[in-house]
Amino acid sequence: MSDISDLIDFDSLLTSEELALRDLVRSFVDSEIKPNIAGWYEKGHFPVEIVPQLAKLGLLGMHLKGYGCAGRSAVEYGLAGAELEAGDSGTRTLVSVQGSLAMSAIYKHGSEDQKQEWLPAMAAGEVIGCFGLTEPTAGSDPGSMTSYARRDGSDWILNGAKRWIGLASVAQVAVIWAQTKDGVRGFLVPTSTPGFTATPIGPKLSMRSSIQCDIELTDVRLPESSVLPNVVGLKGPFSCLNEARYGIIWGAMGAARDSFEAALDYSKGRMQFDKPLAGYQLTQQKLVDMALEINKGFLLALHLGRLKDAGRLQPDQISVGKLNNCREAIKIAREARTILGGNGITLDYSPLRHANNLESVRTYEGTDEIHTLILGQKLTGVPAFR
Ligand code: TGC
Repeated sequence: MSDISDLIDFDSLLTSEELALRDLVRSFVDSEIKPNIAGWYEKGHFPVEIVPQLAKLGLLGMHLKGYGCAGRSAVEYGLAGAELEAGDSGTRTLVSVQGSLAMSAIYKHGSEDQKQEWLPAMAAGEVIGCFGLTEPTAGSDPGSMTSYARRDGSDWILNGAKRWIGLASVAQVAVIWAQTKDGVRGFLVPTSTPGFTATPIGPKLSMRSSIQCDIELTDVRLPESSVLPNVVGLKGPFSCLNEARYGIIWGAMGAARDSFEAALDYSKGRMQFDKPLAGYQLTQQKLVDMALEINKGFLLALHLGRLKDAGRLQPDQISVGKLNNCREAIKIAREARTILGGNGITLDYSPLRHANNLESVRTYEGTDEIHTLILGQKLTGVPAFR
């Protein structure tokens, strides 16, 4: 939350360490992201050059303990995610793909040797990771994936295709999930391995300052040591999606807050019919409705974060946050744009950029529809997926 949008003294719910971390990330976003994001977005530039700074701030794999990671709490991770996404969803996505997905997969399911090999370098930003689950014909239903790994002596041979994989073309290691004769397994694939190619998808109308790729896997030969040994089945990737979905709960509210603040600020200075837009009741109604949802969204995020830190957060509770906060954030970003009038369609103002980004955010890591059905199953006891 920020002083401008906080109607409920939200900050009094945070510790001094949490506030300090939030302020540190906010100041980084104010100095390094906000002045540059319009240009990056216009050019479709993914700012890989900020990775060392994100590492120096301790933001890569920040919720993991040991292996050079910062060992921060879930609430601190969430607060950082909100600040990063107040800059741009692409920046939070970078940290999320690296920490919540690629590093979490190794941390949760990897061998000690795999953790030692990859995690310190990834926390330091020397190695970028990606996470390949979705396929061209398997999005909401990853169980229908067709990528397949077969044995050849003690090696594995991996074939298949992945789509919408963040960071893949700049990554040095890919966590690839594939069917095997025993069920879905995870593989650590150095992206220099012959047969691995990653091609950015574009042009895009959303997340233009981020990279999502098609991956082709053609007879990729991997040693036995590349398989994640500690999990078989979809619970492997789903356990990582839980981490990324949790971060989105906070991140979406960061984008909403920044949109609201842009609209509030503009409304105070923009004169029409001899008074500022902020003086019109219709504008105040919009601003108040936005602020209420932002305050409620942050409270929900904090509650879920406290549950996570207590080890009690359940996957369906993550769906409550992901569904609600993405849905409200996109409404807020669009409503904020209306206050900006025609000027709101330029890159001089953040709301439409945030709204376009949030189209991706509401879609990845489980669409609105998937999270609705997860909660429908929770309420009724009846799965409606198939
Ligand atoms: P289902 O039979 O229900 O479950 C299979 C196994 O997984 C377990 N499980 C979970 N474990 C941990 N956390 C969760 N949230 C879990 N959900 C399920 C489950 O207990 C079971 O374990 P076991 O031991 O019995 O085998 O599987 P299902 O496929 O029928 O589940 C249905 C559904 C809809 C919930 C699931 O398919 C789903 O969540 N679909 C959405 C997938 C999604 O979010 N995809 C986005 C991926 S993003 C991406 O690939 C790109 S990364 C982002 C980037 O790079 O930018």
